Order: sequence, then C-alpha cells, then structure tokens
Amino acid sequence: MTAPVLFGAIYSVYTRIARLALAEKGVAHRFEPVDIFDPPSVPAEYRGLHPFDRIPALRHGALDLFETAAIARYVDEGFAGPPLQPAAPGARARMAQIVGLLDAYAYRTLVWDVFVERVRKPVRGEPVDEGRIAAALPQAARCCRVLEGFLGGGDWLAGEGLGPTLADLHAAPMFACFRMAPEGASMLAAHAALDRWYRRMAARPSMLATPSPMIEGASHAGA
Ligand SMILES: N[C@@H](CCC(=O)N[C@@H](CS)C(=O)NCC(=O)O)C(=O)O
Repeated sequence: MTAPVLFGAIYSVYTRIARLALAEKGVAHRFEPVDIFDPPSVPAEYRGLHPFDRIPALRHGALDLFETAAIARYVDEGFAGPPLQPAAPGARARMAQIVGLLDAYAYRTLVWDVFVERVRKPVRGEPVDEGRIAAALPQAARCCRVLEGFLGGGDWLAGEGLGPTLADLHAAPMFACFRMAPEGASMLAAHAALDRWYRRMAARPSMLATPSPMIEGASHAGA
C-alpha cells in the first residue's frame, strides 16, 4: 500500500498531534497542506474528506479518516514501531479518558481562550478580551490539576511501563500554546510535575521535528 497522506497545517494544534503520532511511530508519510482558515484555498477534494471543515484528515489507501484521536489510534495500531497505547484494558481506557478530556475541556480553554487571546490577537493587532482570559483561568487550572494527578509521580500521563502514549501526544501541542501566555507559563510553573512533563515532551525528537510557526512567532490567523 502507498504511504499515508496527512492533510493539515503545520500551525494547527490537532494536526501536530497527528504528526507526533506519525513521528513517534516512524511512519513515512506525505504531508498535504490545507489552510482551513483560508477557505477559498481549501481544495474541493478536502471538503469531501472532512465533513466538518476541520483539520487534520488522513488518507491511507482506501481508508479516509478524520478526528485526530481516531487518526492517532490508527497510526499506532496500523504500523510497526513503539506502542503508543497501554495493552491493559484499564490503562488503555484511562489513556482514552485523558484524550477525551483534553478535547472536551482543555483545547478551547488553553488554546483559544488563553493562547489566542493573549498571544495571537496582539500579533494580529486585534483587541484582547481580558474577560475571556480571566474566565478561562479556573478551568485551565482544573485541567492542570487533573492532568498532574494522572501523572501521579510518573513520567507520562498514562504510560507506565511505556514511553509517552497517545495521551501525551494529544496534550503536548495544547500546552505548547498555553505556556506561551504568561498566565500559562506561571500556571505550569505552579504545577511542577506537569511542568517537568511538558519539558520532557518538548525535548522529544517528535516535538522538535514538528515546530509550530505560531509558537515561533510567525503570523497566522488560525490556531
Ligand atoms: N475534533 C477535531 C478538532 C479539529 C480542530 O478543531 N482543528 C482545528 C485546527 S487545530 C480546525 O480545523 N479549526 C478550523 C475551524 O475552527 O474553523 C479533531 O479531533 O480532529
């Protein structure tokens, strides 16, 4: 079968999660840029791949997939390389729980309410909604507290006995954004184990190989 094709944007948090899974597994693939925040540039073919107009999506032979958690799971289960999910049902379910809570409770808060408001809007010359940031911080703190609890003194969110799992790969791009805001950096510093976890993740070759232009400071409208 031909190599998988990942459609997405290098500035995108969710695309980065999929790229991390591909990199951690060492899967050769093609990257097809789709700038979802510039609708006229999005190829018609892509609209057929993702019925909700988001990125990323993955094509592998006859299989088309959207939703990052599903893509990352397929990358782990469909290819050789180090396992990114615990084998034991309980540990695997806990990993899926962390991925779910990141999607449901962390992404919008950490990325849109804090990072985009505090870091991206000034770059774009847009007014910052201080109320939105202030309202998000308790939820951000709750995310930090819960995730730190899952670390439980270990190195990874759900991977005792393994290296990082899909939970770590899901979380790291969100925290890469969050910590760019002073509020995020100080909140991470106040959660020492989570801060150490982030530094551990940030040093991985997969993270170093998938830098986000937004985090390096280049201007872009999206998140
Ligand atoms: N549930 C989707 C979320 C993907 C998502 O929200 N991607 C963002 C970029 S990081 C996007 O496409 N945003 C476009 C928009 O909000 O219009 C997944 O897990 O893949």
